[in-house]
Amino acid sequence: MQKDFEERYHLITAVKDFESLRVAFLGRKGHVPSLRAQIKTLPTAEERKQLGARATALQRRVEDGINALRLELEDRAIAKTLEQERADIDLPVLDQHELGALHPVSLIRNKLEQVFQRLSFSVLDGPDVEFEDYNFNKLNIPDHHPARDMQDTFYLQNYQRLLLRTHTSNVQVHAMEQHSPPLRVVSMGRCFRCDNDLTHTPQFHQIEGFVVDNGISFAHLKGMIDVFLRALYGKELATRFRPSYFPFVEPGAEVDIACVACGGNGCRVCKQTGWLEAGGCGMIHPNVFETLNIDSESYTGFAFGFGLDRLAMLYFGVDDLRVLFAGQDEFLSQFPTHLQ
Ligand code: 2U9
Repeated sequence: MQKDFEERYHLITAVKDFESLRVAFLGRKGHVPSLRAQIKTLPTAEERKQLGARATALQRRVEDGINALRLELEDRAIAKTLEQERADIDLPVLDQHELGALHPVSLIRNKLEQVFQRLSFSVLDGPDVEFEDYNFNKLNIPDHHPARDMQDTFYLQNYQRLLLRTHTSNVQVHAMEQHSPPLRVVSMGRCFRCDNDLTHTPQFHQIEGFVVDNGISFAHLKGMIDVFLRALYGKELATRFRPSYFPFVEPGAEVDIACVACGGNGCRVCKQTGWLEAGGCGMIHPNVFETLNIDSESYTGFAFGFGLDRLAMLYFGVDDLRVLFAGQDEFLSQFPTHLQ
């Protein structure tokens, strides 16, 4: 009987065949009920017990077998439907030109975002339209400071306290007001100054960052500047720090890099000096800490600012700032979609 079931079981290829098999074994006139009907005809209790056990085992085998095969056939039916209805959602591979290109400043911005995130900095954003307080006052730039002169700053008409930010320092100020040390923050974005000549455009891009913690020194600043500039220009890059004044840091320094065109020997690009100005930095001024309610007895910090357009020009060897803003396809289409 069991052998009969096994043979018929392996012949099943469709769910509809189950019913005839189930009726043949489990139906009112099926094998299992007929086995059970014979039990009462047997003379001894032992024989009746054995036949009952065989009937139960056969019933369980048939029920388990039918259920297992039903599930398998349903899975096969689903797999067949999936194969038939398969939709290839992959886009065709685009060649380099079709992939488009990113703007050189965006390429540098994305690369530096990755570098600073790996240095456990938070990358924060902030408004282009900013209150005078956050662009100047809270940065130790008093009212009479020349940076406030109308020829440098775009003030919003009829809103004398609102302006287009002249640096991304406003993001750092908001961050210091909203969070407590230790802090590691960089911000990147558009800035605006009322300049327009061969080396200045009314809109430009900047990266600024700061670290505030216990025991931060100028040595930490120099080390971090080297790390991020060498991530862009190679680990052999030489840097130079020249004392300079900024209202929001003390001491302050301009940061030069060895000329990317001649390696420092002197050429037309670096005007025979071997060095190129890249940005600025310094130890955050105590007045800024005081304004932002950070205890300058417990904490020290450094800050830095670099022009992203400048860094992009040095990286890609672009010698005219204006082409970065001209939007010409023949210039922009030369660039990749990301930097290694
Ligand atoms: C806070 C405190 C200190 C940011 C700094 C510079 C030096 C700097 C210029 C480089 C080229 C602007 O893009 S640029 O024209 N910036 O030289 N920036 S230190 O110092 C800060 C910022 C925020 C609260």
